[in-house]
Amino acid sequence: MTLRELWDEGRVSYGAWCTIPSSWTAEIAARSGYDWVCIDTQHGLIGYDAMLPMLQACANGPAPTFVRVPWNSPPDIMKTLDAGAEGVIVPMVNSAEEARQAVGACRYAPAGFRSMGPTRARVVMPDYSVQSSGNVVCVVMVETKEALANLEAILDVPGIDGVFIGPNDLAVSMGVTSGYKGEHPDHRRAMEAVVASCTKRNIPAGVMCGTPETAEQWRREGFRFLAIESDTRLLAQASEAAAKRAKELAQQLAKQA
Ligand code: 3PY
Ligand code: MG
Repeated sequence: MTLRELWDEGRVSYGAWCTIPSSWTAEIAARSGYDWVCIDTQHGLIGYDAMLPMLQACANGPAPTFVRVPWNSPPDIMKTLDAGAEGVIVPMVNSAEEARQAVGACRYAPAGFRSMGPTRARVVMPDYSVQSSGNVVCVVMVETKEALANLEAILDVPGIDGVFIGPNDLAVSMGVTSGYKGEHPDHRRAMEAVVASCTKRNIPAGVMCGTPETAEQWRREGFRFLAIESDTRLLAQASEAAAKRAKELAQQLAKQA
């Protein structure tokens, strides 16, 4: 299934988040039962040269792939799409003008201003054409006070396929403590307001969740695409828990002796 097909189905979907620069961990993510994978080249440790084999590895699995680009910069977006990403998540989109820039970088003229040179995209996408650049899924991130203030204008921009909330940046911008559940009431209210506006316009809203339980909380609020947790944190949590448990077991035995 392509990312565009998944998007057009409009169902709730769950995503894996890759931050480790490895085609192997990306392949695991793409084969773990998620509906989509995001290769994070903003805060992940992944550069362009590592992203390419990760896209290739994900293509072996059933889950279509987003790339979170480093910034709302047309060169980053266009080069990522040329490598065959089916969709981009664009950080820090704070105004209608910035949203138009993100969408425009994804589409060829007349809908946008993407430059023509789809090196890998043309090879791996059988129906690739100038017209099919509309199939690229363009998700903009709302994660600042400024973006909250400009939300309706951002949502008015044609070609926005989804809005993804970054709870951490949003909390920093609001001057409140961060928490994926929206532990601070102002933070939670802001996230609820975003999903309510998106739902009214039938624009899917997504969010980084941290745990399946938090994903379920936000699904009930109307969020439709839910990133569960990054590979780094999943590995760190499982690794720390295993080391702790091994030592606890040894201590229990020592006490009994
Ligand atoms: C944020 O929380 O700011 C993100 O970008 C996603 O975790
Ligand atoms: Mg962020």
